[in-house]
Amino acid sequence: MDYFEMFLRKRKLTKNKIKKMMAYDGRTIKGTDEVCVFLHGLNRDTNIGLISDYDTDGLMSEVVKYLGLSLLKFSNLFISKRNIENGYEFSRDDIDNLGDIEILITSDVGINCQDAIAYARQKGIMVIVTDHHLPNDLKSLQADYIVNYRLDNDFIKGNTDVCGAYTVYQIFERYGQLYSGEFPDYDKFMNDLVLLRHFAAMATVTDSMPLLSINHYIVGEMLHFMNYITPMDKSDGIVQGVCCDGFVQNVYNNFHIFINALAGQSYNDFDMTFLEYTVIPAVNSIKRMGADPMIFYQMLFNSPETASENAGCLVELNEARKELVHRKMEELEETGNEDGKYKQPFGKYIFMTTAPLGVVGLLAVNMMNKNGLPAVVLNDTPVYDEDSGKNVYKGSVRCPHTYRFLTNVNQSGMAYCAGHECECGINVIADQLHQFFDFLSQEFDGIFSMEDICDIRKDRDAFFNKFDIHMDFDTNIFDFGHDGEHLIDDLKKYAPFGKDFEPPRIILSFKRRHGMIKPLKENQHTKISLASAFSCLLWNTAPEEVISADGTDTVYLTGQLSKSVYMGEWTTNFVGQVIS
Ligand SMILES: [Mn+2]
Repeated sequence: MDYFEMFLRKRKLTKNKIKKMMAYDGRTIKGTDEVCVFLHGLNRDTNIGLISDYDTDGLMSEVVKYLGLSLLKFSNLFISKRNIENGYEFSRDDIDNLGDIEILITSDVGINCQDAIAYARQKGIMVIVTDHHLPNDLKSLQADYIVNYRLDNDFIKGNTDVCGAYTVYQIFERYGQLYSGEFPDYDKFMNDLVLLRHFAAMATVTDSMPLLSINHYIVGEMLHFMNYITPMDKSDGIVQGVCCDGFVQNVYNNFHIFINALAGQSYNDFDMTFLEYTVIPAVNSIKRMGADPMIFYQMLFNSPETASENAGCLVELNEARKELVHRKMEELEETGNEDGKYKQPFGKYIFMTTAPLGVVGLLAVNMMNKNGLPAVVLNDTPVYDEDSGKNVYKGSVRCPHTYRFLTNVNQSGMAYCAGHECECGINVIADQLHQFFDFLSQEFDGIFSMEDICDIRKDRDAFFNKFDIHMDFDTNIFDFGHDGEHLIDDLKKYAPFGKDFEPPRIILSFKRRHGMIKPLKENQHTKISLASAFSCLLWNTAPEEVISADGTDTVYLTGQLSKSVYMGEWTTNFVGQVIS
C-alpha cells in the first residue's frame, strides 16, 4: 500500500502541484532597493532608532534588524523601550523616548502609525517602515520609505505572505547583492547573513505564515541548522565554527544557552513540535504577560551569564502564562449560573473576560478551536480611547479564514481592528457592544455553524473521510513496517509542514487482541506492540483506556508516525491517542 499516494489523492495534490507550491522566484519586495541605496549612502555613525512589535515576530525582526545593521557596520543603534501597556502601535512618546535619532527603522509595525510617523518627520527624522500588516488607509501613508508586500502585487503573485522579520531580512540580503564588490570579505558577510535568516524563519512559524514558497525553504533550512548547532552534549564550540562575526557568534552562543534552558529533559530534536510548543511560547510569554522586551534582547546581546539568567526568567514567565490561560479559560467555559442563565452576556461570538490583554488572543484561539466559530474575546473593563474619544472594550479576534473580519468590521464603524484579517486586535465602542453583537450574528449565523462532532459509532464512513490516511493494520500486518517507513521517508522530502500545508491526518485501526499492550511508568503511558519493529506509543493514556470507540474489538488511534533508532535497530512508531 502506498500511503503517500493515498495522502496526495485525498488532498487532491500531485507531486507537481507541491513543487509549484514550494517554488519561489527570489524577488524582493517593492521599495527594498531604494532602502538599500539610502542605507548605502549613510555615515556609519548615524544615530538610528529601531522600533518593533513585542510578539515573537516583532522581537525576532528587531534582532534581525539590529544584527543586519551591525554587519553593515552601523554602530549607533538604539532599540525603543516601548511599554506593552500602550498597545501595538507606537506613538509620539515612543519617538521622543528614542532621543537624538536621525533615522527611524520599524519592523513588524508602523504601516498604521501615521500620526507618530508624521511627528517624527516634523522633527527631521527620516522614517523607513518595514511591516507586513494591512494598511488601513493607502492615502495617508507617511513614511519616507515603505517595504511591505501588501503594497506589492508582483511580490505576492510569485510568493506568499511573509512575516515582519523576513520583510526586514530581505533588505540586508539585497544590500549584499547590490554592493557585493564593496565588502572586504563578502563570503563571510553572506555566511553570517544566513544566520540572521534563521531568526526570520522562526518568526515565520510563530506568525503562522503559510509554509509554502520561500517560507517553506527558509523554515526547512532553519530547522536543519538548529539541529546541527544544538547537539545533546550542550557544547557551544560548534557555534564558533559557524559564525564569522564576533557579535553574531555571541548571539548564537546565547541562543544556544536559551535552547538548553528550554530543552530540559524532554529534548530530542529541534523540530516543528519543539519550536511551536517550547521555543515560541517562551518568547511569546513576554508579550502575553506584559513583561519587558529587553529580557529577550539582553538575553541574546549580553554576556552568557545574562543569557542564562534571562532564559530562566522566560521559562518561568511561560509557566505563569500557562497557569493564567488555564484559569481564564475555565472562567470562560463556566457557562451556567445557578439560575441556569448564561454567565456570558452574549455566549456566541463575543466573550467577556477579566484576563489581561496579553492573553486574550490565546483565549480567542482556544474558543475558536473549541467550537469552530469566530471568537471575539474582550476585557470586561472599558477604557478611554484617545483616537476615537470614546470608551472602548479592548480585546482580540480569531476568525476562520473564509471571512474578511478586519475589513468588514472596520467598515461597520462599531469597532476598530488592527493586525491581520482573521487574527487581529479589536477595540469595540462600549456604547455599541450590543449592536456589534447583532451585527456579528447577522454576518455569521448561517455561514458558520458549531462544528458537528462526527461520531464513529453512527457514521463510520464520514468519520474516516475526515482523515487523509486510514491505516487498517489487520489487512497488511506483514507489510506495515516497510509501508510505514516508506511513508515517513516520503513525508520527510516535503517537510516542514505547517499552515496551508498541514501534515497528514492519520487514523490507525487494529484488533485489540492483536496488540501486546504494556503499561509504561506505572500505568501513566501505554505501549502497544503490533509487529516486531512497529509499536504505538500513547502518552498520558493508561492501558485500560485502550478500548474501542464503536463497541467492537477494533481500537482506533490518531497521531503521527515516526522512526527511531535504538542500539542500531530501527523501529517505526505511531505516537498518538485513542479515539473514543
Ligand atoms: Mn508579525
